[in-house]
Amino acid sequence: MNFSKSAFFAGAASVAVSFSSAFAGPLVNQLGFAPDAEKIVVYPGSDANGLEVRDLNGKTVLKLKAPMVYDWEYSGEEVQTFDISAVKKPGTYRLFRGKEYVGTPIVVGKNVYDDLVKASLKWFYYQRASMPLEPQYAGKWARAAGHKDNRVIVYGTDKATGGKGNGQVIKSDRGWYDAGDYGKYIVNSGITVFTLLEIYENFPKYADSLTWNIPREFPKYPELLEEVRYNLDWMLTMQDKDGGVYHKVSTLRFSGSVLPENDKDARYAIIKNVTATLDFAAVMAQASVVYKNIDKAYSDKILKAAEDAYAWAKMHPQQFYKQPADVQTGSYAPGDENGKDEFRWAAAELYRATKKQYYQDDLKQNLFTPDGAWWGNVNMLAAFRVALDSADFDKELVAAAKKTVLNEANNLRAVGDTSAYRLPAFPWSWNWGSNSAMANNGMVLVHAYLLTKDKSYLDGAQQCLDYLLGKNPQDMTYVTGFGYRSPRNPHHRPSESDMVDDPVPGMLVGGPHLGKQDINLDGKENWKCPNYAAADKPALAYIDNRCSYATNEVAINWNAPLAYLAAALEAIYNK
Ligand code: 9MR
Repeated sequence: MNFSKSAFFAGAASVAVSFSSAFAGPLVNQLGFAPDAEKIVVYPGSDANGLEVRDLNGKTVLKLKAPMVYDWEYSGEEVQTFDISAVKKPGTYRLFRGKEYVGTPIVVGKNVYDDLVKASLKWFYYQRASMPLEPQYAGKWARAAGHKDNRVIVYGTDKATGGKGNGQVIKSDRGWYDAGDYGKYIVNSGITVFTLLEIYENFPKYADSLTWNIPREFPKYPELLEEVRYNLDWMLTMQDKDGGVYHKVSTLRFSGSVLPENDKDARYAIIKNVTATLDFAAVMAQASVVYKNIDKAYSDKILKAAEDAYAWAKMHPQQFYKQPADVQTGSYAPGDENGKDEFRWAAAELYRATKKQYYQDDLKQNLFTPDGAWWGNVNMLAAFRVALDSADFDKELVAAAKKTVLNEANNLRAVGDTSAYRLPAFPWSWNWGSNSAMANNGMVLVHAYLLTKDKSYLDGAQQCLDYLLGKNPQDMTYVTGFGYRSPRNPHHRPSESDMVDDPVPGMLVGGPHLGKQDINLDGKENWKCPNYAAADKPALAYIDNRCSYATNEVAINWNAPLAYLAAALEAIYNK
């Protein structure tokens, strides 16, 4: 079955005359806009009628002529794109095409993303291992503790820890489950923690003002730092005495669709390696700066952990993670047999935290490259750090970092400002976790705005958030519990097995792409999905079904940039 938008709405074209698309309704950010934000409405089809925006008293506040028709290569649609940014007065508006009401009320106002920011951050609490989620915090998603992780078996490669089951056991409790599965992975925790701390670093006043009802273990911390500490504490348990850091804690195979408390298989701390160790070093160094003023002892402790990790990585630069044959959980490794970006990022964070010339010298040997941020390439995170903390670094490094961020942001704007859907996406954005690529692109644009105060970068960031919240061919928000249509069946074991109808709220699903890893292509694997990617258009290749771990799973490294992007727009527009 094809779950693309046109299949959903075939035959429902009772609205304006449309020549090329079965569905002719406006595609727009379903949560609304800040008064000064750019506001784009995408309309599939090619219709001679213009668009009218009316307030709830029926008064027309804006009238636009029908614009040119553009093709969007990623969905194969013809669309018309309307800019209604001139509507700035707070209120609720309705859209009319050829005098006909076409649905999708649009809210303009302050704080339209506030609930989304809180829910996307609260989701990290729902992902906590080793503790029960109590009803006073978790409501109907309350559940028992899963994975105490107080007896995790070391699965190593060196003499001391060779192979699995040699008897060495560690405690590796706390932390967040990575995604729809119950693994805890250092590489992915790295970029996630960075992104969440970046909210705090870039928008401290806004971050300090946020609360979302989680248990308080460290009442003097802001809630964001309380939540992040829960994962930092787990990460610390993953460091071996020699400074090296294990890749992940997981079972050997993925569990079935059960609640955390019912996944009883043995858990392993699997293989120290250079990328995990450097990602650990980078975020511990970053966190040591962020936590310094509120908890000096903790800050000192994690900075030492960061330095020990970096020293280990320098001694083992070629020790990459290789997934053992008997391990089937996430590998977070293929495509990343290159530690340069991790070295760059760790050296940048460690220099800022310690001011030891040694780290800056390393960074100078290994300059920035212009790559978008994701778990397999953290170069951009190093560039963010050096560009924004310019007082700490040598001038030529700062210039190179700024150039890296701004070049990438300019590439994104060039595409975003001219594409039919007003989305800064490249062909390579359409991969597993495509929605996070859009969110991470938004993060680059926000950083470019912070560096230049040029509002067009903020408009580019808005384009990314709009896509995730409804300005897409599926006419849905990709965030559970938000908007008038959102994923109902995410690949998320707790939501699948908790007997609660609504999925846990605030989760960004991975999004469309043509990888087809979860499709039953040869008709043999009947636990896999029907062919939802028949159209061969990446933006349509999505299914809201729990079978789809490739398009409908959730993950911490996808929620974090969503939270960052929504928080950035809130903090900037409402300051
Ligand atoms: O986000 C990861 C994506 O980039 C990879 O292509 C994919 C396959 O290796 O794995 C994704 O990460 C998954 C991880 O391996 C295990 N937990 C769930 C993650 C999200 O699907």
